[in-house]
Amino acid sequence: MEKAFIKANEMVKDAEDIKIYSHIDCDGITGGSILSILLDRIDKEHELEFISLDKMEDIKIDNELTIFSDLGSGQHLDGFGSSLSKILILDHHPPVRKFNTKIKVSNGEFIEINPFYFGIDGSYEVSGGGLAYLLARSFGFYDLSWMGVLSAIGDMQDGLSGKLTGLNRYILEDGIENNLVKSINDLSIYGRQTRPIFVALSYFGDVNLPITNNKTECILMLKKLGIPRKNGRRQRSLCDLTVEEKGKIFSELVRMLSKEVPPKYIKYVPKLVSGDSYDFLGEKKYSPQRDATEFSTAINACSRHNHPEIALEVLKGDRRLALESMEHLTMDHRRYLAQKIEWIENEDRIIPLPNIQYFDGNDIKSEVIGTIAGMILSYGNWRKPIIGFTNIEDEKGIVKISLRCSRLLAHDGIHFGKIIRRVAEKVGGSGGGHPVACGAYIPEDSTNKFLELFNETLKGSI
Ligand SMILES: [Mn+2]
Repeated sequence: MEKAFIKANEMVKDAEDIKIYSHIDCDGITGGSILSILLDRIDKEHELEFISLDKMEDIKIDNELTIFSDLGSGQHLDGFGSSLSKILILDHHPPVRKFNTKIKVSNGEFIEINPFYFGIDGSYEVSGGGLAYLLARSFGFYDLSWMGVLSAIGDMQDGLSGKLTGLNRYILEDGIENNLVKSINDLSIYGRQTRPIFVALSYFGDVNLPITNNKTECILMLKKLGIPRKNGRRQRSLCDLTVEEKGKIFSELVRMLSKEVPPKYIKYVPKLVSGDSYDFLGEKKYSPQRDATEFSTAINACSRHNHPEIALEVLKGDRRLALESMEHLTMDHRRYLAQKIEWIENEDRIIPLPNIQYFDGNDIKSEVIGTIAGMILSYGNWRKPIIGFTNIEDEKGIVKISLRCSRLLAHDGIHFGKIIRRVAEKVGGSGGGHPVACGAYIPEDSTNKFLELFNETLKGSI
């Protein structure tokens, strides 16, 4: 892999006119930003475009060098005509080509760097942005390592183990050595920098606890544990708590969870409650950019509302106008989610089947149906996965499906990404993803069949 990066480094050095296509999600946007900073620094003309996978077919290759970032490996790319452009693919998704095979129609130089070619698992050990960083690293730009960490977190590569492993760890170490990242074993509760602790606790949703969606219970819990909620007039966030205070919350959560979950799950309980978190030391305390997970949410808010360029500017260093726009988008995003969740709740739209539960998302934007499924899980039954579906704008007849579930089910060995792929294919669609967060596209008229089949498939395993 190191050799491949040396070749890629030369390819980039030799080119004067470069086009980057990067995936329009947190990982892809961060990876694209890393590449753009790299090319700025070595004085290369370049253009950067963020695209979704379904737009890959429409790409025209007419630059001297085309770089694909966080995409390209999963596509055959045979429709490009006989292009003379050199092609560099930096992707961590399972590759469709064998190692060292060129795409069929390219006449120019071709390099594809994919961790799977080197025995590295692209789902957990390195992200698309991580690969972009490794290229920047070959030019000596270690200061971009924090962005490699952000990409991995945005891609949920720490998903099951609760920490970064493999090549991600190596990238993290660059960040730590250069004083850009601090790795902290912490409570795994979202909103470490920006949410008051009692609010953050109320979003605990892997298992429904008395504190879930109940801020009053959270305040009482903190009182009982003797943990002050405020520091003077300021609400304290998780990042303000002492190690002892966090320890008390940890024990209390473990106690509550152990009462709630069936015995076979008890051994996984500590993993639900703690994990590694990453602080970006160059960012202001109490800002969403300070915490890797919160930063990735803000980037997702930009991409889901079709403004990846705002996240790009922030990632490239703009902490004024672009940051302000990002904050606005994050607020709009949050408001939109809250509205839709209230609607699902008030209308009792979650329908239970024996092994799954589902809701018809109706007019929910397809870009956020997964986010909403994840949030609404805490209003349903955590023992079953929740499936949401909605129509896709400008693609008639196709429905987007998203599934989310408690991490406990994945710890128990169920991989919903694999299951959803199989079931989607049976009804003439396609799908895939992570064990606890995945999705599919299927023909609209097969939605009921899909739900039935899915429910059938899980018989005996939930
Ligand atoms: Mn990715």
